[in-house]
Amino acid sequence: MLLFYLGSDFKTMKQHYLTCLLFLTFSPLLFGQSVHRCGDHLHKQQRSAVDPDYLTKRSALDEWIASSAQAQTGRSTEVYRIPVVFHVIYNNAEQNVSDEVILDQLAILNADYNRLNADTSLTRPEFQPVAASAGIEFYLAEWDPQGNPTNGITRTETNQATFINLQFDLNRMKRASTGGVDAWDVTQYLNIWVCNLALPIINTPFILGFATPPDGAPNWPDGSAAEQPEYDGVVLHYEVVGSNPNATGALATVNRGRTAVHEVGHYLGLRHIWGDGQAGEGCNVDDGLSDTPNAAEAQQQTCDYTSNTCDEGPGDLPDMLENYMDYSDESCMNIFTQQQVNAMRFVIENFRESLLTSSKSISKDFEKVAIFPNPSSDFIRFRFPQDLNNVRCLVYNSMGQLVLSQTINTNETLSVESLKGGVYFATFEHPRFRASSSFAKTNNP
Ligand SMILES: [Ca+2]
Ligand SMILES: [Ca+2]
Ligand SMILES: [Zn+2]
Repeated sequence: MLLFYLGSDFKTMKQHYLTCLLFLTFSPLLFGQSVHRCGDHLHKQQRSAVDPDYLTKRSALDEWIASSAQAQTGRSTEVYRIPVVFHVIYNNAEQNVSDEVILDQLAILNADYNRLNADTSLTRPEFQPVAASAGIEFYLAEWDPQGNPTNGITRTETNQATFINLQFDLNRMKRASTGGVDAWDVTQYLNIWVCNLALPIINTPFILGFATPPDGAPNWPDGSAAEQPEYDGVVLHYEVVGSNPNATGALATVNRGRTAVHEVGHYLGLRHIWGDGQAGEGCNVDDGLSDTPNAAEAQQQTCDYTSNTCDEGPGDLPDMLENYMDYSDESCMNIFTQQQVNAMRFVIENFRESLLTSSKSISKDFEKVAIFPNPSSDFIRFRFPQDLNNVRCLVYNSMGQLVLSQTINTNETLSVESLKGGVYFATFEHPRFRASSSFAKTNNP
């Protein structure tokens, strides 16, 4: 992150980006030692300059969580399941990462977000009490937005050798019109674009990933969320997807698939634990959470357990380089804290809840549909879990014979006048929904 401390006068993305490019171009050795971990700043400064409420917002998160703590209790133990689509965009075979790599990445996300990672024992004793499982699971989408079955991975060949360019546009991979892939409905899926984020010509990774926090999260400066709703999601450089034990050079410290863990943390509202201070701010800014010790700056791909950059008084703790929201060597990253977990769950409940509804509505399991009135002599209505059109309704009698077949929409009625008195079984089929129910037909008085 050294690149972002070169000056305090970067007011616009263009200046910032250009300075970085120039700096990198003339400092290849330094760049090689400190690859740009996360494009969080780039994205933020792409659209907003200085937010006067920046400091206030950073400390707002604690209050925000505390004030809602009681409201959360009813849902506090539910495992949140988030459907994910990976959009692999490639210009050559190497960039076209395999299904196995994607599945490996998914497994890493699920391990780290549920504290099932193999390296929890590396968390230092002073941090063990605050280490927590987020209770969040990620799964590959089973249905695409058109209702067709999918494996949750799209593959698109592009003529773009890299998506880092001099046009200062970090959303090119998110649009089909610029060589990328349009998002799947961002309210229904976590979109993760996988593409080349290397600098042109010298072909060194410029950013490893970046993500958009939810629109309206009070702990982020204005302008941090996606510029357009359809740009919401996570972008990963293809070489850091999944575990890459043989990675060398600048990628050797980011070889455990934890760039995705970090970026999804931003997507779920988390800030960097050192507080994203600009030059000179150091220990004066933090991430708004009290169980992540404040640090003056990011760890630079290291595991320096002696690092303690901020003295927080009695009970002062060392820098928590184990945290996924730092820039440590991934081999020493292994925890989210309880407050980070609370924050992410609160963000899901308040800003990304539609993802959870999505996980229900696209379930392949049969669900129950309420039929009313029941019994009925003339017509019936249905209560689906959400508004649906073109649901195929098949009605069978007690002998298993199909007696009615009709396509219905939410709130439409189905006439059962033609049926004899008795008990009937109905199935409902829709690309994103399957259900069954039974009802009784009474004869007209
Ligand atoms: Ca903190
Ligand atoms: Ca300290
Ligand atoms: Zn970051």
